[in-house]
Amino acid sequence: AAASRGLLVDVHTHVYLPRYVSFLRSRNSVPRIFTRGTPDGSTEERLLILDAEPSGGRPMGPQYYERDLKLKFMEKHGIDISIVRLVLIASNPWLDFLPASAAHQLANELNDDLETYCSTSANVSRSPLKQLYGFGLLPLVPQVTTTSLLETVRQISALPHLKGIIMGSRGLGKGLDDDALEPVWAALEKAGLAVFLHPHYGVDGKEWGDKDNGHVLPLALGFPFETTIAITRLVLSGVLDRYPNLRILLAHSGGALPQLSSRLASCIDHDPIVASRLQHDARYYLGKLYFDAVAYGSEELGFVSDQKRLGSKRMFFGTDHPFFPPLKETDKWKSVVENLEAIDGVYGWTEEDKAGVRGGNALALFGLHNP
Ligand code: 5CU
Repeated sequence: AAASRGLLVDVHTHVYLPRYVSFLRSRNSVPRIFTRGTPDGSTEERLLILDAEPSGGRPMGPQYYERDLKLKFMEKHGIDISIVRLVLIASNPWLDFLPASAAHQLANELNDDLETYCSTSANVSRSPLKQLYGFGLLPLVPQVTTTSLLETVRQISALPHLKGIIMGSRGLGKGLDDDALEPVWAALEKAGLAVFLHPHYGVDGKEWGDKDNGHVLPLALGFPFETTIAITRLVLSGVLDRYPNLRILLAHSGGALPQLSSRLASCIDHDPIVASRLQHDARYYLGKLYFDAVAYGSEELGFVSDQKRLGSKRMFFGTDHPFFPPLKETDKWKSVVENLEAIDGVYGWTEEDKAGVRGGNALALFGLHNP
């Protein structure tokens, strides 16, 4: 069946490795996992990423860390290959609360753990088609040395199931336009490791208003806005001119960047200092980036792929598992079904385009073989 419909590859899926879960359980300040009582007299684990999070964070369960549950989820939704993002803090593998040496050690241990998680999955997988690959983790914290960062890039490139790295919007604490990141971009480009850019801090739920809307504003808007600013900083600093073969995959379909790229181009044109840093019009850089298809709507996916020089070849199916689980027992997860239906419904995409977004494009980007 997989051969007739093409492969389904999930490029945006999260795991909290057991070592990291234990570490978070041992902490008393955020990020941390704690246990609390429930109204029915039992207990539950909660994951708290930020101090000001609504509702005491989010429920944390085995779906975050048990590989067998990931494989069952894949089976249920017909997913043949997953690119697992190593998730340290609520989907966000940031180590920036640790001192540099501790971050280096933990990043290296977690990269080895992730390689084992992925490489041994065939032993337990019921279907030989299912495969796991991962994005590794750099010790991206203030005070880290370039030597430590480059050593970890080398570690990741030697691990066959790690196909890139995951990065957040803060870089080493000063954003993605920080000059201190130059050797990292160079090393990643040289090693052919992709960068998956994923948000973590969002925008405060109390920004521009006072009413509590739970996680809706930070997740729906704050996350994509954060990605938009982070990648724009990187573009404005000329990184994509200096490292034209660097491959950057943006979470949540690139946030607002596709919608705002012409406005960005116009603002650059009116600022000679910023304009002098770039070799191309801002919209050119949009066509150098890659976008997951975690947008939940056909119109939005069509809009992204219609942007200058983009097309569907730079877009990739993702689930965001284990986030957005169904609120009541269902066969398939609505969030996954919606993303698949969105791909299927894009006006103007051919069947070949859709198959590419569902899987073929990821095989090409990450150099994977069709099992
Ligand atoms: O949309 C997402 O990627 C996420 C995430 O990373 N973390 C989270 O808690 N919810 C949604």
